[in-house]
Amino acid sequence: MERIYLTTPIYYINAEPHLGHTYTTVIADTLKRYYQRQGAETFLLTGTDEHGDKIAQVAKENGMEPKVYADRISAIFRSTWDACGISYDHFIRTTDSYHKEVVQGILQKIYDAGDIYFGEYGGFYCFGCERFYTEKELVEGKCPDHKKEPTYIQEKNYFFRMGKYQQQLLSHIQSHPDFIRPERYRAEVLAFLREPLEDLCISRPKSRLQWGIPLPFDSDYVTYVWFDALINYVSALKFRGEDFFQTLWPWANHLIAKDILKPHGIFWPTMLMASGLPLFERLNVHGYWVMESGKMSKSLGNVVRPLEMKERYGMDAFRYFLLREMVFGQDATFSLDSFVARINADLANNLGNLVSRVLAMQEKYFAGVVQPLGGVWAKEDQELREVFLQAEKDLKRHMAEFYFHRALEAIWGAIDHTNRYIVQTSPFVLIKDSEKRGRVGEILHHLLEAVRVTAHLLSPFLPETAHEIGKLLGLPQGTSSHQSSWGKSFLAGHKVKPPKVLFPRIELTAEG
Ligand code: ME8
Repeated sequence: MERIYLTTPIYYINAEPHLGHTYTTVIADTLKRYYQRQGAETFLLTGTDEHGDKIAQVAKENGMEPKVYADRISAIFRSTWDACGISYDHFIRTTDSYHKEVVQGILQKIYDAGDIYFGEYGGFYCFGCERFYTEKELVEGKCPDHKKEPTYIQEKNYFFRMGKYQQQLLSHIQSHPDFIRPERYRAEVLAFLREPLEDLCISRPKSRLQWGIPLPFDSDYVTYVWFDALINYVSALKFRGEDFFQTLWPWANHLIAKDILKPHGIFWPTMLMASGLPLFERLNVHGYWVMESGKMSKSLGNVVRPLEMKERYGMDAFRYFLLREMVFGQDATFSLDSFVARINADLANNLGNLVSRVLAMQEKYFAGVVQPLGGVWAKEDQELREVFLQAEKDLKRHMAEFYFHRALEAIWGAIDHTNRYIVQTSPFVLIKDSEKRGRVGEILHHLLEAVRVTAHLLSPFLPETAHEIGKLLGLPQGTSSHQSSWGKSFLAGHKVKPPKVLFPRIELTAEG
């Protein structure tokens, strides 16, 4: 893999960043760091989706002009990702002028090619979803999402001949098994495509809605919000020039949750086909985070906010939980109890204790000075190194599938082995025998290598921790060195730092 272009959804600005947004953004960041470490050229895009009825309404409720409101909330998203250490390369806003130009260019192109036509349409419109529903899709006459009766609207609008591309999309999905993954979401899109695909209404009359990008061929209309939003993935690259777009676009990997599968799995590829652009490489779909206490909502007071989590427990602890707890593609439950249990067990105990024990022994027995390794390694030393080699191989395999939880399990398998190695070799017993001092030095040298490689493997997932461990080991680029250099990375006389608590145990108070 030489390149990867990762995208998160551009988030609506009618809510502030929460657990769900953070999850998608954190996995995008983890993937970027992971591929970057492999030497790939990477680009990570996130941003905000600012047009449409919903935003116009919320802005009005807050007594603000839509753009003023958009500026405010978009800035909150951006500063949140900055504070969380998300390594995005570009933050797009659909109100940015270069984006509007690209949207209008694409609309004009499709219109000129005859794939956009003007027609009359009557249908049940849900303002919450900003879309028309067919009678069949309604549940007891109500929108299945908002449980509200939709409004019947009859109006003239522009339509995109989406149905024309149904067969082409079907063949693409069938001949590219990885185009949409995991499999269950691919199957879901294929199921949609078993029914005839209707044309897509892509405009809203300005008499009803003004907050959108005007159609280039009819100024009485603005673009439907999804048609505008999806194009962000293209306009963000075009902003840096056509060459940049050409280089990265074929490597586009979209990350979304299952809620927006249809626009990404059906609208978007057919829009690309109609505009003569190549398709993205892959659509990667994850499940939903649900709260143990029910749906996350302001009224229930159970919204998990990334900055609060970071301040209380540290960003790496939050990242660890998100990545370890959810199986990519399936839903996962969030509760503070399970969060605390995981952090205490995996981070405070297994990882934190390992690093402290090793550094404490190095400090106590050798004043922090790394001791030489003998020419012949003991069986358990060889085995320790091999366990890490295997963990790296497993990690690579799991990352290719986006199985972050398994990738972390692989690292923790090696950490557990290292803790067992300490028990097995018992340097704390050997040190009492002055003739065994040389062997203790070797054991600790291997343990320092294990800690170094752990930090290296952890760096895409827990970047701050990896950096912190690198500093304790006193290696200038502690986490970037590879394990092929096991036994060669610490020069004789090198001094490591005394231990430090990386993850304090969390004790929950009554308030959490
Ligand atoms: O749909 N669990 O924006 P949005 C997991 N603007 N992920 C969640 C989640 C949850 N409970 N809640 C939100 C939009 N997400 C459009 C997108 S893209 C061209 C336009 C995450 O603010 C997840 O990534 O409603 C989901 O797909 C996205 O936020 C929806 O964000």
